[in-house]
Parts: sequence; structure tokens; C-alpha cells
Amino acid sequence: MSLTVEIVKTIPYPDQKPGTSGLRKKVSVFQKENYTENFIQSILDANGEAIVGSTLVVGGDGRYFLEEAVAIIAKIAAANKVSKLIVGQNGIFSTPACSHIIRKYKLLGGILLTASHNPGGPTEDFGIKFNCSNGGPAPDAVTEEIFSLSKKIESYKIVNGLNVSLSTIGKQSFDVQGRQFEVEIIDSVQDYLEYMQEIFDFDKLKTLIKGSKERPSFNVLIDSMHGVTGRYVEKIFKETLGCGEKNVTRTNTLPDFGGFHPDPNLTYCKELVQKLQDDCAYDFGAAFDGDGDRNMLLGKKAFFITPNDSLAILANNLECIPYFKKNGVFGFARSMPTAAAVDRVAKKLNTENFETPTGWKYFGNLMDADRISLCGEESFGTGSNHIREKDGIWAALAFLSVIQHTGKSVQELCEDHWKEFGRNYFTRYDYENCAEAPCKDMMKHLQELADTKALIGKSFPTTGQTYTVKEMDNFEYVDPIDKSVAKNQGIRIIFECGSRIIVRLSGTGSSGATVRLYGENYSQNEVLKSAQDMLKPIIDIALEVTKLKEYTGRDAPTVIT
Ligand code: VG1
Ligand code: CO
Repeated sequence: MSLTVEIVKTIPYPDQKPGTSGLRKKVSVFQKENYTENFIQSILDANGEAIVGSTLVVGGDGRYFLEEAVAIIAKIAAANKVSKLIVGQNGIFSTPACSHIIRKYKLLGGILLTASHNPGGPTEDFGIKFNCSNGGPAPDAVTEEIFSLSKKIESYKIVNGLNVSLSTIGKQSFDVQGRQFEVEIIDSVQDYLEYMQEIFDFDKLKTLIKGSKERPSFNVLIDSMHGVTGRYVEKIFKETLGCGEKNVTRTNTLPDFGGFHPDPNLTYCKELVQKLQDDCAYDFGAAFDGDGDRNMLLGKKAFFITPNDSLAILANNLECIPYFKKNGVFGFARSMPTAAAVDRVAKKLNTENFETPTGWKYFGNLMDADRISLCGEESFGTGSNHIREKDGIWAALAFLSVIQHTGKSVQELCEDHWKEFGRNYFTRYDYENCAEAPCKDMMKHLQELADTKALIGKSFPTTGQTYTVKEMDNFEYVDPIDKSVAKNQGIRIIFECGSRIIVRLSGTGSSGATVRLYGENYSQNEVLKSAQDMLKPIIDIALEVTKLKEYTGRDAPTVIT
């Protein structure tokens, strides 16, 4: 039976502007009449003629509304002459796995259904993101085109009679007005697992975990936070690396992530911290976010390693990972708010090092041009040029490889690193769900201070140290490869001593505004102090300069990382 394409009249929504990583809104917004349909049609249209005859990957993190969204995408893709969709079983793919599938099968791109670390459920968030043929999130030029199309869309094409079964692995073929349309449901984990086995030395990791004559067994606790990584963790850590039941937790993916924020940090992942504090038998802990691209790493007794430090430690030890032995190591990169620990390693190794705006999409060009091999963000994102997204499980396996290779514990790795390079103390204060207007006013106030250079040369005496402002600007990035310019990427206040304050508004929230305040303080010798103590003066200066309390009415942040 041949299925027919219908053209449905629609009216545009004004608010389909993708943020730092895709379009994120409350589920109820995506459920509005034609809301999801409009956005999908705009994504396909932004690809122009290339969409005809193309293959796309579709998958998401298991959150509420996933299967409905996949069904809509299949119907609209078929109507727009896409030839084939590769879909994870039950619609499930982690973000890194999607990136890998796009690259492995040389696809035109993919539609990723996730709001990442944002909560899920009928009253929470959903998200849609387009990734390009390099496997990475669409760059600004593409997301702007999608947004501009979404503002003038008048109709979309759909094959309403097309129904896909998401649960059975295999190919389903449809005849759409004489054209063949295929949906292939594949195992969500297999390709990714095989890739990890190529990148890492699984025999060595197995021996690390099991123990040997030289070394006792190494006890890990891997926490999927009810996000998408559950099935990946079961397969990789339990079935392949030989971990036991006690080594994994919260591996059942839930549409509402059990009611939690699936965000691996010290605030939202207290459960793992508590377990490691209570049980000294654990040597290592790792947690991943809803869509599996973020990681938090802990050592014995929940010793916390910041993402800035884990990035730098990895950079300094890449020779123990077979992938880098084979492919070589190009430069490194970090997002602007990320502490500069990796810069020091780059200097030692004499490699290139880049500072990019917040968001993984800015690393893509550098990786495609073989300028960087490893990059990371302070927001618990670490990854390499093996794909074009950050990768939580990869980060955990990479760190375990360093532990295996060096024979050191997490804490020893950190402390030895600080002794060699000094320590970049770092903290981020998040003020979530503020009213939007006053936050914008606050940013305007900071922009004025930057424009008038009013703070340059100003000294802020604190107990112990006086901080003098050297520079203040709004970070702007010129992509070294395609020369595209990203403006307004965050206010920076840089002090004579190298300490920094960064202020920016989040681009991943679904409503209201979130202020992110970042503080960094470098110390060459005092490397074993409490981070909060070392950063208190900087944060106090930041609160004074931003007038954050005045503008937002907030006394304290909602999250400190
Ligand atoms: C946040 C982080 C940023 C990260 C982004 C997406 O963005 O700060 O570093 O790339 O989330 O991560 P923002 O604009 O809210 O600060 V994920 O795991 O949500 O895709
Ligand atoms: Co994520």
C-alpha cells in the first residue's frame, strides 16, 4: 500500500531559537499544536536539497515525550524525501552514541531528542537538537537558519499513515507515493561499545578492576542517574569489563529520571557522593547526565576532581590510551569559563591550545581541522576527537586508563598534578530560575563597566591579598578555521594575578534566566587548601561588582559546583 504525503497549513511560533545546545522547552510547549512539527520541518528545510535521499540518525535520552517525537520525525522525514532513518531501539541513543553513528555510517546528520541535564517528565523539559555530518552540534550559522525558517513557516509535509514500531530491531520499509522510505531500528549500545573497545585497552581495564598479583581489585561505582547511560553502563562495565552488581547504580532509564535533575555534580548527585563517603571500599565513582555526555569523577571517600583538573590530567597522560598512540595528539581546547589548568599542560607539551565560547559546537571545526584532540568544559564535559560531542563514559574509561597506567589513585593523580603545575581553584555559582529582565539589566550594567573601562586598575583589598583589575571585556571568539565570529559570550574580569571572574546567562534553560558566576584563582604553591576558602575573596568581589543581589534579589546561589 502506498502512503500519501499531506501538506498541513501551520502558523509559526516566534520562540524556536536554539540555545547553547538545541531547542529546550517544557514538554507542554512541544505538545502545542504543530510546535514540534514546525521545528522538525525547519530543521529539514535548513538542509536544503541535501535532505532528499539522505539518511539521518534519530534518538534520545529516554525522557518523557521521546517516542511521540520520534514518531513525528519519521512521518515528516518520509514526507520530505529522506530515504532512511537509523533509530535506536525504543528511540534510545546517548548523545555521544548518536555522534558516533553519524560519523561511522557517514550520515547527513542526526536529530537528537534530549534536554540533557534538565529534569524530565510531563511537567519538565524536552529538547530537540540537530547534529551535522561531522557528528557535532550544528554551528551557529545552521541554528540561525533553522530559527529564521521557523519564524516564517507556513506549512509542513507529513505522512500521517506511517507508523513505525520502535521496539523491534530490524528494517521497516514503507512506500511513500512510489518512493521507498526505510527505518532501521538498531541496538542502542553495540556500535558505541565496539568503538570504546577500539579506543581503550579493555584487557588492561579488566585487569585493573579484577585485580592482579601486583594490585588489589579496583572498586568502581558508576551512577547513571536513571538517564540514558544505564544500558551502556550495564553492557560496558558489567558485561564487558567484569564489574558486579555493586559497581553500578541507577541504570534503569526512567522518563522522569526518578524525579531528579540528571546532572552529575556535587549538588544533584549527592547520592553517589554519600555512597562513596560511607563505603571506603570504593576507589572510584563516576556519574553521567541524562543524555550521557557529562561526567563527574570522584576518588576514594568521594574525593572530588573538578572537570578542569580531569581535563588537564588527561591531557598530561594521553599516551596510555591506544587511540592517541595510533592517531597522535594535536592540541587542546577549553571553553572560556573553564579554568586554565589544561593551558599549563599545553605549554609543557608545546602543543596548541584554544579558548572557545561555551558549548561543544565550538570545538567541532578545530577537531575537523586536526588542530585539537582533547577538549573540555567546566560544566562536567570532557571529550576528544573520537566523536564530536562530549562523552561521559569515554571520560570515565579514559581516567581509569590513566589510573591503570600510572598505578596512582584519583587523589594522588590530582595532588601530583597540582605539585607539578600549580592549582587552578575554580567554582561556579548558579542562580537558577531568576526573572529575565533584571538579569539582562545586570548584564547591561556589566557591559557598561567593560565599555567605559571603569574598573581597569581598580584594587580590591581582601584579607590576605589585593586583587587589581587588569582587563574587563565581553568575550568574543573568531573561529580560527572558518573565521565566523561569536560575540557576547560572557563578561570577563581578569586580575593582575591571573585570577578571573566570569559572568554569563545560561543558554540551556527552558524558562526564566539562570545566572552563572565563575571564579578562578591560580596558586603555584598553595595547592592543598579548600577551594571554597581560596575563592571566597574572588566571589565577594564578583558579588560587589555585579550587584547581583540588588538585581536578582538572590542571597545565595541554587547550585555551587
Ligand atoms: C551549559 C554549560 C555548557 C554546556 C551546555 C550543554 O550551557 O554551561 O558548558 O555545553 O550546558 O551541556 P549554559 O548555556 O546553560 O551555561 V548538555 O550536557 O546540557 O548538552
Ligand atoms: Co548532556
